[in-house]
Amino acid sequence: MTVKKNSLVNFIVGFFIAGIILFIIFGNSGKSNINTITPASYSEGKQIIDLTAKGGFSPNTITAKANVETILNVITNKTFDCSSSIRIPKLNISENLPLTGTTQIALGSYNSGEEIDGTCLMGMYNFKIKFI
Ligand SMILES: [Cu+2]
Repeated sequence: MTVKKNSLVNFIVGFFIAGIILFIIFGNSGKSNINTITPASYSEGKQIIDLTAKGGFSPNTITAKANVETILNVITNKTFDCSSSIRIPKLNISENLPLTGTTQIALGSYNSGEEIDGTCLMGMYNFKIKFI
């Protein structure tokens, strides 16, 4: 009886370990284009951040340089969902984007550690820019 109990415990422990390993390997694979951290590009002393708006904002976490004038390019391409609207509360920005096109938003310059949060107008999709 004791032997049977031990093998059942071993089976359950093994099952959970296998599950955890599978989760580590495959758990985040479907979200790869949502949670990527992408540095901004730089041109003429300004940094330019490309943000794709379609089915949400991608990449949704962006690392940018502090103390540099920053331009946000919001790119829509047949964006018929709610991410065709953008809201950046910190800058009092709230606007509808064209269904297809690039909308430039001048964000200004920020100190290291500051963050800018944005959402769609209804607040269901979000993105974050971290200045370092
Ligand atoms: Cu929305």
